[in-house]
Amino acid sequence: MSNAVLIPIVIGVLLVLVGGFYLVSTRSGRAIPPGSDAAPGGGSVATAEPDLLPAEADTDAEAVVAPGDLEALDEAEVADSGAAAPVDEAPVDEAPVVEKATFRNRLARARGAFSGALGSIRGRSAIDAETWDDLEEALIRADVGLGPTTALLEAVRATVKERGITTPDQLIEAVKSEMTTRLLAPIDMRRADEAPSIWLFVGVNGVGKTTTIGKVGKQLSDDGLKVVMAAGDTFRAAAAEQLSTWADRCGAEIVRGAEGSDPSAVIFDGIAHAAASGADVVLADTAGRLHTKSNLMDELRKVRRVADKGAGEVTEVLLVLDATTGQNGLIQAKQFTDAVELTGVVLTKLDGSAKGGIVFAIQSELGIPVKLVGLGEQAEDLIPFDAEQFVDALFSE
Ligand SMILES: Nc1nc2c(ncn2[C@@H]2O[C@H](COP(=O)(O)OP(=O)(O)O)[C@@H](O)[C@H]2O)c(=O)[nH]1
Ligand SMILES: [Mg+2]
Repeated sequence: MSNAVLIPIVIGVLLVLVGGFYLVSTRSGRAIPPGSDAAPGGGSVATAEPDLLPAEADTDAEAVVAPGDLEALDEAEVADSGAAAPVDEAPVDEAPVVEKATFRNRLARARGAFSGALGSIRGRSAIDAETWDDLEEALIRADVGLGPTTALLEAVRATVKERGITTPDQLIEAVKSEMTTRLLAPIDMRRADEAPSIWLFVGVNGVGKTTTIGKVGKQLSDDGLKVVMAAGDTFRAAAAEQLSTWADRCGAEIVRGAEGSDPSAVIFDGIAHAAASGADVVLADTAGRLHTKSNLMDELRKVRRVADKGAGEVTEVLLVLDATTGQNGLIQAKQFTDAVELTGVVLTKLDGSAKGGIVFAIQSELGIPVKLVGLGEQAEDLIPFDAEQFVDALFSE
């Protein structure tokens, strides 16, 4: 056979092989959690990570235990796992395979708020009054807050003087290092000496409480811990369904109550079930509530008191905050911590927020550590907060 015939045949065979491989690799990508409809942050395509969420979630039947029915704990009712459906939107089968979430690759919007100012600061030959104005404006635009911005820049001015800094690049380095030292180092989630560790998730509506519990549950389960989820959002039946979908995904158990039932009873039963079944961690969901509604804040106080009475120990009370709400998050944090004494903040949706500076405001104004951040909607898009990486991402080109 001549080359003129052979070459097209070889190319054809190669195309078929490559096409087939592509189909197989996208199908074996990660499953998308409920509520997601697109790759977050623009979703650049990269290699699949085999140990992440499999396309077929592990649908081990969950034990559903009604509150107050503690005797039934051992023979927990087996739920029809097929019935559990994502609440907000239909599941997406063909998920694009997305790069592993890092501060650098998911903070495009937050960085955008800074980049203009940084460009003009770097473009000047020296540090002048305009430089300081640009810096101040960028920090305030990123929702660092007026007080923290002023304090930060004062410290940087002192450093500039002390070290004789003259170039814009040195100045930016000084700002970065001042910001990093003002943020708390990563703080681990606390586990109880005697199981179960109980983690309560609180916050206003739609901030990502249930999704965060799902992500945390998946990561803990993957680490070999036994997780029980308590569906303390009894306000809407859909909320328990949403949590139940996540529980299926992680092979976690879920304890839920009737719609409108007392959330503290559901959480108490979740703790009791966890203790009886030797679980390590209870992840307790709560209904979204406005920090301004005092009756609902009282309900939260009760949840906390009741959870304290059960087995194990409440080691984390995490306020889930939506990073896109910026400074309003600070007001929420103040009110919630008055009611339930927060141990930390989970800052969600940082992937879509230009207001990344809120991390700074929360830590410096309230002294509450940001422990976890949500950088997307998939289970692995929840990562521990890291001050250095965060600041570095804000200032990267
Ligand atoms: N982009 C992005 N979306 C998130 C993140 N966390 C949660 N969400 C989405 O926010 C929406 C509300 O989440 P949900 O957990 O139901 O909020 P809840 O009312 O506080 O329980 C859902 O569509 C989630 O997928 C995040 O870190 N990034
Ligand atoms: Mg919820």
